[in-house]
Amino acid sequence: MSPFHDLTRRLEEEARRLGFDLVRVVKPERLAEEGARLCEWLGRGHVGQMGWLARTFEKRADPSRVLSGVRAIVCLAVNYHHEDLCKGAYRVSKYAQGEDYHRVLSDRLERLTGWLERETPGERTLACVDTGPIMEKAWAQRAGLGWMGKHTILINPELGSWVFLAVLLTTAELEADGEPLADQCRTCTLCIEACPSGAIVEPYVLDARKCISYLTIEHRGPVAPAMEPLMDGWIFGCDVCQEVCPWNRNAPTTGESRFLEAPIEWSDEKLDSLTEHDFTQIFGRSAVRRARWEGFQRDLRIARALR
Ligand code: B12
Ligand code: SF4
Ligand code: SF4
Repeated sequence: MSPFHDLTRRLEEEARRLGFDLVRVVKPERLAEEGARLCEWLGRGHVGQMGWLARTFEKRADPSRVLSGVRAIVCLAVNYHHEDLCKGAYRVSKYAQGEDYHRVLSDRLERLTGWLERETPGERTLACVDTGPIMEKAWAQRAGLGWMGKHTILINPELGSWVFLAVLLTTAELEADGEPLADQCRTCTLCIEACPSGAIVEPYVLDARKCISYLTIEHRGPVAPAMEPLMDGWIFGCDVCQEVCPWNRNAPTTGESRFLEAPIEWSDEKLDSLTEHDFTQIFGRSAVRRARWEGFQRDLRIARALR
């Protein structure tokens, strides 16, 4: 048993107490294979307008460029699965129907970071959720929180894929207790067949430019006319590949009530009468503000035309 076993066990207990459903520690190193795949993905243009992914490539491939002296990576996941709060023809992905997960997870991460800093004076700890230059799925996969499905989302055998990921990078020494899990997609191709816009161009490879999630959240400017009819009513994000995945059939419901606190009644009437002022007021604490008013309006218009 390593001398860091006790600290690691207590850290993981604290993480669970704070509401993280999954937690495991891995040793940091350069992500040789995953970095090479990211490089190829960028080279094929699948990244679309997300230039920030390419600009931070070196950091994404090497966590020591994000936190010098990093000695452990704590991989975390939180279940957000819940019944659809969207009632009408406009569709919003589950992850964005309640309060913004960045806020919910950041609150928990801040407390976990504080705990670790108190336990390891002099060491440095950095928390990331989504926006940091870290390949969260690659680390979570290495830690055994799940495997990467063919739709390119991490699947946990008990929770399914409705989980948010986060990491702590720390210079403190911890015991690595994560082990990768076997890929359990096997011969299934349901997500690839169900994707309305053909965005999963090969198993495990997503062309973001064709992905409705990208088009509704990240893409700025008009959507290519050929893509518009394929957007299937989605106005923010898309859940189709997760909805059809057999590993999500028995997904348990989240224990976090903030994911169920809708900022607006998700009905067609409410969305049809939204003004720019309402958008700013209503989505201040919601992930939806990422689309900006221009993007949201564009997505409503496309979905309305398909109704
Ligand atoms: C950019 C980004 C997007 C982009 C690109 C998505 C993507 N698949 O990469 C867009 C805007 C499309 C997007 C959409 C969504 N996203 Co997003 N996104 C990110 C972000 C910021 C970076 C991901 C990244 O590095 N992508 C670049 C590509 C190259 O990376 P990759 O998928 O890991 O690539 C691997 C595979 O291609 C694989 N591979 C390639 N070939 C082969 C071959 C074999 C045989 C194998 C095994 C593997 C393999 O190797 C690559 C390297 O490991 C992360 C947060 C983070 N910091 O990590 C969140 C993140 C991945 N997103 C998340 C979510 C929830 C979503 C959505 C579900 C939201 C929604 N409902 O609309 C969708 C899902 C769409 C989909 N099918 O993936 C979660 C996923 C949680 C989970 N359980 O995995 C994350 C982790 C955010 C978080 N903190 O929780 N997202
Ligand atoms: S999120 Fe939607 S568009 Fe993107 S890969 Fe999944 S099903 Fe296809
Ligand atoms: S639908 Fe099938 S292939 Fe796609 S991620 Fe789920 S198990 Fe894997």
